[in-house]
Amino acid sequence: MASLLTALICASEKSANIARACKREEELFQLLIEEKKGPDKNKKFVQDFKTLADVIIQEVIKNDIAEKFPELAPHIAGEESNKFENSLGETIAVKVCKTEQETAELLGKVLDGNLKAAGLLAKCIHESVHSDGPDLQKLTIDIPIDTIGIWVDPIDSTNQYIKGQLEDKFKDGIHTHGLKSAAVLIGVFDRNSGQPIMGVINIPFHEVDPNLRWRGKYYWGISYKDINIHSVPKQNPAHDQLSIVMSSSEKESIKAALAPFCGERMYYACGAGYKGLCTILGLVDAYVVTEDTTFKWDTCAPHAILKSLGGGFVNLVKTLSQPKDGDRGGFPELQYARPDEGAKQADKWANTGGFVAYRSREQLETIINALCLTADTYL
Ligand code: 2IP
Ligand code: CA
Ligand code: CA
Repeated sequence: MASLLTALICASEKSANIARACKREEELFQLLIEEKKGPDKNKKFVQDFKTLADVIIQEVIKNDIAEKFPELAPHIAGEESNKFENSLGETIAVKVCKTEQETAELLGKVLDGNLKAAGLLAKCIHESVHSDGPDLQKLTIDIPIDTIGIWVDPIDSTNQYIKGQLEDKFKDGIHTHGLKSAAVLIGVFDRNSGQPIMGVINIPFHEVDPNLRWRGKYYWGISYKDINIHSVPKQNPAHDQLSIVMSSSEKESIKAALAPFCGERMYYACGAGYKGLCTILGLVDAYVVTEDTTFKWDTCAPHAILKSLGGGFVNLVKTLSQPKDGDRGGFPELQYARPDEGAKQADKWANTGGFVAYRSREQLETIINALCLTADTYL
């Protein structure tokens, strides 16, 4: 399975290159945004932007993985549709063509004849990317390729990607907003069990190098049968007090229920993938969501990595609906192969019922017990 992980890492690195290239050319970037309409629109934002970068990146990830694993092609899905409308009202299916020239021509149509921009993007798309990461050849896990599916979020935290800058102010290593919360998320799941098994999170805007150019960073994890391996750096011993990260838009009743346990260690940040990463890195103990605003492509990659560290993502409403007395038994982990029961057609792949991403079972129980007291406000 080293070859699949290498393919995911390389695809995420190329995606990060494209994300950085689009952001570098401010003028060009303005050309690339188009308002999301109709059923594609995330209900959370009044204005949600589908960027051409988003669509291109998803197609690049699909193309590059399918080139190495053709049988996976029908099982790679993501947030974006590849249809893009230019200012002439023409709908164009964005795809990676055989040659750089052909891709540039196709993108030129989407970009209303802006051949310079199209050429720049095509160059990034056709560049070959190598991973100089850990010695992946030592990975000898055998995961049958015909049992897996892949969820892709080409750019998570799009709003911050579009508007965000480098945020100098942050508390305890957590950035509330800004470019650092943008992430490329690629998660692999088992099509039979629905469980996440492999994930890559790539942060394209991790730091600025001495030449004032953005440099990224990626993390990966595999949790398959009894094998759990990851690239997450060793963490400091746990803090005494529980810490939680949430969206600032989380309900006041939830914030109030958890505040007594966290005190100063309650954090707010943008980006579902970024908040998952804060939990993976041990910057917080947990990430809590009570709304139906995240999707399978937001959580599959962070879930796989957190699982490889001994944690997980449990469905909040299902957990709270279990009998309160005695042993709660197994907590219902999020699954990725089927739409959640109760999800509306338009939000078919939403994580309906919210979730808690946790590092340890003990901390998860503390959070669930605290939320039980306010459960009537959202059950
Ligand atoms: C969004 C993005 C948002 C998040 C929302 C996701 O995905 O991660 O930041 O909201 O749930 O669906 P919040 O930041 O309040 O947690 P995208 O940017 O891909 O639309
Ligand atoms: Ca997302
Ligand atoms: Ca996205």
